[in-house]
Amino acid sequence: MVDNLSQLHRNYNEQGYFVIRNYFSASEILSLRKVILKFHQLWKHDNADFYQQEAFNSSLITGSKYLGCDERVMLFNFISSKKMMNVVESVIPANPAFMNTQLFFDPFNKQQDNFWHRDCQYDHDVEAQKKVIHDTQVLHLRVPLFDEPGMELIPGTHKRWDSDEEFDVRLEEKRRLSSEDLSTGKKISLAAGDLLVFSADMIHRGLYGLDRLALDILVFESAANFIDYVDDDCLPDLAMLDKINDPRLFINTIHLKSQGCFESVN
Ligand SMILES: O=C(O)CCC(=O)C(=O)O
Repeated sequence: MVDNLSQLHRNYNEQGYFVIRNYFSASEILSLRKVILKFHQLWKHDNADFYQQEAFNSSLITGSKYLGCDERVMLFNFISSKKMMNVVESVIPANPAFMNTQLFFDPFNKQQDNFWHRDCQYDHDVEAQKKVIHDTQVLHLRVPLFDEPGMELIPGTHKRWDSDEEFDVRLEEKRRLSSEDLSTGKKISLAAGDLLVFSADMIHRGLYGLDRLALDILVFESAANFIDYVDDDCLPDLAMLDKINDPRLFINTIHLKSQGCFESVN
């Protein structure tokens, strides 16, 4: 496993992603599906207009709005399981911290197109994006709950800037659209049980179809300044921490949060 993990780390460094096929057992996926489907039904009901008009994902799955204590503990234990931690620590060895979860599904409106992006483009202007892709690390761990068309990624763009074509399409310059095909894209189809790990800041887009439902877990390196992205309600409370076999991922986030409070008080 250690050799495999260092190979995965090499793949991540070079390409910005890796896939582990059949990583989760059918029973692991079955228990996850049960809890996630409950969240999804309640979320859709509560957000009916948004869902029908434009949504393609929800977030805050580990929060207290739709799931009970035991269901949240089950999710926390899955997110910080040995299988997950081995993979997370192969890419971020020092103090990885939990950020959030997102659930990706097909848009209700079948005409809605997918779109190329880097996650950092929603927070930073172009000059800052050029810097951010070299400086910080946010990982997406995608767990497809059913077989799905997967993701299209542009290998290497976690470390390099866009070509002219990639730039124009991603940012819809020169009358290009962010849903246009790019010759550098690599499609990665996924089956239930697979795990896809990719850099949030590489150029990527989701591939819609097959009524997909994929749980994405977001993790960041503690040294990077992402603590403001974490919603307190999505973290385990003290009683839950006691029921999590290896709570380090959450404890790192909780420590960063308390440092933030301390700094703002002083
Ligand atoms: O699956 C999708 O629709 C998009 C996924 C994505 O952009 C992401 O995980 O950051």
